[in-house]
Amino acid sequence: MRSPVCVTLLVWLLSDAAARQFTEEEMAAVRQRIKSMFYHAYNSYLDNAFPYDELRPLTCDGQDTWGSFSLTLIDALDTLLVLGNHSEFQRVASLLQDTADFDIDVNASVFETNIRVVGGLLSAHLLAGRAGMDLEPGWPCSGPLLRMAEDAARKLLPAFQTPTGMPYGTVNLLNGVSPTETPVTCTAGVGTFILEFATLSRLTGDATYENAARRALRALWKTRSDIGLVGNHIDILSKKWVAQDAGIGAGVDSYFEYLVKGAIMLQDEELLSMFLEYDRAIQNYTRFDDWYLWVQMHKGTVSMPVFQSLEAFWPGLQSLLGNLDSAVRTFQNYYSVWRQFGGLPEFYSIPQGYTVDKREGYPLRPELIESAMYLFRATGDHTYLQLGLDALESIEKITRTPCGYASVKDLRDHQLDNRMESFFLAETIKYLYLLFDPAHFLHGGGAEGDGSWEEGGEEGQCVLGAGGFIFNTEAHPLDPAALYCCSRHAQDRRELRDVLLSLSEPAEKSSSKSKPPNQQTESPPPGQSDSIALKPGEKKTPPLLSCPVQPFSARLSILGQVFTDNT
Ligand code: DMJ
Repeated sequence: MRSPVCVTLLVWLLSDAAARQFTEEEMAAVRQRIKSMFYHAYNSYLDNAFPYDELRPLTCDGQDTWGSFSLTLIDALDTLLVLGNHSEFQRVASLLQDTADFDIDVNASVFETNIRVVGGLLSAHLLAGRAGMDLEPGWPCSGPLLRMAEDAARKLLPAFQTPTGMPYGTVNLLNGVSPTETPVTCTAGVGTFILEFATLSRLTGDATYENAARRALRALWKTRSDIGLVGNHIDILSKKWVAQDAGIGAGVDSYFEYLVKGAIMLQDEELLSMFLEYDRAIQNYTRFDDWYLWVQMHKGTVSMPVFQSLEAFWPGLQSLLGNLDSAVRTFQNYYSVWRQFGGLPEFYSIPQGYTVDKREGYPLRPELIESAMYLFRATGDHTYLQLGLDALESIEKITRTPCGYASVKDLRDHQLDNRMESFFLAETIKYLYLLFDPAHFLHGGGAEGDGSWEEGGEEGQCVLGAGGFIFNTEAHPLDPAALYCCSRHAQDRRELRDVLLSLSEPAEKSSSKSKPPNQQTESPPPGQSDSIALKPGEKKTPPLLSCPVQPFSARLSILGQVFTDNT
């Protein structure tokens, strides 16, 4: 067992290491190295694995894993733009429009398809203007990549057609949910849809997606225990908790992430208050010395004194909420584990200070680097750059193969696994690059991003990117301004339609426009009406969009605060 004195000394030494300052030239040189890493992996995928989902970096071939989507290409698309490669972004976006097909007889994970495929396509759609793609009239409220994202999401909807509204974990993209499908879904698999689904709804005007995500969130909320915690797996039909471990890691993580980011992106107090109530219970029952343990969801007793690498997103999330002190201390704990092994093992026993049996791997996950990016943005402390450089060096040294980068099977002896998950290019490399590029437009508020591509502003049109960007859990950036502008677009069209109807209809008819009770559907989100998305081949000229220049206090989240009112 590691002594507390050693831990304290190590943490102190690590804080002291923050003294090293990186110059702009050094950061630029690191950015170049990150680009080379990206192209080594990306070209290896294209040369050896495409059109399969993933590259197998030891055997230099490909395999389908989460579907049959050419997943790595979809997941990596927006990273191309982040690295400034507009021509390849355009080529791949066009290629995917010609080749992607979601009408396939494949059993796909509802969660993974949403965060990687729907999220990746939405993000590419929203960034298409910056990438210099030809935009159809009506963009960003319509466009081919948006239609593809909607096609993929539509295939997931049957999973949500349950008595509780909580989705099944798997759906067949062609045939819907199998009659033999298990009703047991992990918590994150129920609560990780609001970012993508609300984006789809607000861009297209079709409320179905956001309503489905909200219904699932509200149902899940009602199942929390008397002490305010949720477990790990739930039976979505009976609402019984099947796995009762409560924590912030595997199976749960992105549920909490989406409550916070959904609150920021949609300016939604309901989501924020849900998170804040959970957070009180999490701090009360699971936090010990700035580590977060697993506890029994009804009793609060410790069930697993373990840190999981997936939990390393938490300091970044805390920084979005302004809880910087706590975020920094937790990050230091996690960074000490990275230094011990040159990567984060999937599970780390806190009392033993060592890896857990059969969970010694590091599958190239992004979470610690993601938190470093948020914390560097919030504090300017170069300790986080040092972590970034350490991560880069370890990944290069331990995981690089002639044909890409390989997951680490065991961090104790650096044995490798024949797998490079698509999140390596979607998230790990992207967050690493953004960490070393503090002026990047995706950080929001920078002068550079604001100048390069926008739709006016002088006369009150849309100013895209004005509110900063929210990353989905697969690091796909979403633009809250686009959601707002398209919602306004839909609202303008509805108002215009109402005016025209009131002019053309006899008085008594126009006063009863509401649907008869048996046709009432769940009310659409604010600013939504009938679909305004273009059907393939249809062309429309949009009205001028009217959005304030900086409508979102989301930009304040960059400074570590979330505001739910207009202060
Ligand atoms: C990614 O697919 C997402 O970040 C998800 O939320 C968790 N797992 C991987 C990365 O570790």
